[in-house]
Parts: sequence; C-alpha cells; structure tokens
Amino acid sequence: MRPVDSRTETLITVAPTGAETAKVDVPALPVTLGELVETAVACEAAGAGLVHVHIRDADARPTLDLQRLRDAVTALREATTMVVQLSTGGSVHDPLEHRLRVLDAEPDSCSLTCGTVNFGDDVFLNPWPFMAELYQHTQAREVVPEFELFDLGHVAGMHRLLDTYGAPYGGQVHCDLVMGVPGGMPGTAEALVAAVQALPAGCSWSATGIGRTGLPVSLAALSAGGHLRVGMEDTLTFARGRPVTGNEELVARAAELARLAQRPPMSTDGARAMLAVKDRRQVKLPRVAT
Ligand code: KMH
Ligand code: ZN
Repeated sequence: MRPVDSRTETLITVAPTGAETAKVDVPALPVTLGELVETAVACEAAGAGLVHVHIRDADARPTLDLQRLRDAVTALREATTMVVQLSTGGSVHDPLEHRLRVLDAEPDSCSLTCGTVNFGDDVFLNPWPFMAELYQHTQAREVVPEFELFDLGHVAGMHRLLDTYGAPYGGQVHCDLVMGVPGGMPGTAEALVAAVQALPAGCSWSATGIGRTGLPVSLAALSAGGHLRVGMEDTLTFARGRPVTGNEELVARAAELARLAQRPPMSTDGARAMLAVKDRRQVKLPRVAT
C-alpha cells in the first residue's frame, strides 16, 4: 500500500445533506439537485476535496432512486472537480438491496459502514453478509470504498473485510471515524486515539463529530494527523445558539483550522491521487431503463 503523507495537507470532505434532517426544520439544507450542486461548488471554493452525497426525492424525503443518483453524480462531475462519493448507508429505513444498487450510479467512491450500530432511537443495519457483498461489489465495479467506523468494533469489522477479501480498488485504505452518534463511540479525543491506534498501517483517515462534538473531533483529528469531514449531515449549529447558514461556512472553518495546523486543504487532484480513484470524468451515464 502506498504510504500517505498526511503531515502536509488535509483532505476536507463535505457531507452536505444526510438523510436525517427535514427541509421544513432546516430550510438551509440542500435537498434539490440545484441546491446540492450550488452548495458543492461553494464548498469546493472553500477547500473541500470530496463530497459525500445523500439525495432526496421531489418531496425532499431521502431516496436511493437510481436515476436521481446518476443525475447527481453527472451534475456534480460537470460543476466541480471534487471526488464524488455516494452514501450506501442511505437512511435507516432503506432496504439492504437498494443500498447495494447505489454503485450502479458509478460514483468515484462510496461509503461502506463496517458494522451495525444503534443510531439514536433507530438501528443502522450493516450485517456481515451485506458488508462483504458490498465490499466485493466495490472491487468489481472499481469504486473506492470509504470505510465508515462508528465504533471501535467497526475497526475490527474493516480488518475482517481486508483480511478476507484483500485490498480495496486502487489499493488505498481510506476510513472515516464517525463519532458522537448516540449509540456509537463518543466524540472525544480519547476515543479518537483509541480508534486511530487500531487502524491499518498506511491507511488514510478522516474524522467527523456529530453535533457539538464536531469541533473537538476536528481539532483532535488534525493533531493526530487525520483528515476532516464536516457538513450539515453532521452539524446544524455553527456556534452556541447560531444555526449553520450553509455547508460552505463549515468547510471554510475546517480549512482555517487546517491552515492553522500547517496542513492546508488538499486540492481535488491531490484527493484523487491519494484515494486512487478511477477517472470517470468522461463517462456518460445512460438513463435508467424503465
Ligand atoms: N444515514 C445514516 C443511517 C453513510 O452515509 O454511509 C447512515 C449514514 C452513513 O449516513
Ligand atoms: Zn452519510
């Protein structure tokens, strides 16, 4: 595996929408294709190198509709140079077979959560057979997985995938610590260090903290040599009593922290190289047969 020098630059991932927040509750949440592209362009300008995408239907509800996913991938590729990552996590209500179909939209990257976890009052289901099928699917379809780790046990789940099925497409293991979900590991420096110590040598990793754990997790990640994920999927309050007005302000703050840490934001070319994504920018995605 190629060694990654994360001492020099910081990959900033933006997760602009998620599946949990309703547009009526948070009008600034990007839910239409136009809003998604607009926020992505602004986030790239602010320093983001990768966009983690959940989409919504015409009523702003979470969906994994394949045509909408393809439209989002195409539009983001036309308007930005960021790595386009589709969520295979979807919402806690999405059936596993719909989540497996996400790769048919030919993203550069996809999320792959490495175990089941309590998720507030719900359960985010990721049984081993599903993880194993999805992982082999990423290898066959040449899509770079991002291993989503909500708990220390998920780190073990990722090792099991790598030991059983070998390296991911492209060869670079890239993980994201998702911290502070009620039911997962807490968003603390101590938990971050424990998880990072268990990661495979040579991997790249980012971290995100849900809600008020966002800032402490970003600061801990920078000091431990990691990359950053921010966005309205994870954080809706910019400061005490002050709602987030747009994803770009979260990216701009992450970029500022990264510059202060002497590890400025990584370019989108740098992100593509580090993650070893396949270049699909000339691929024309066909319409889904109906
Ligand atoms: N919406 C959560 C249930 C992912 O994108 O892969 C799962 C999630 C993880 O957001
Ligand atoms: Zn997500």
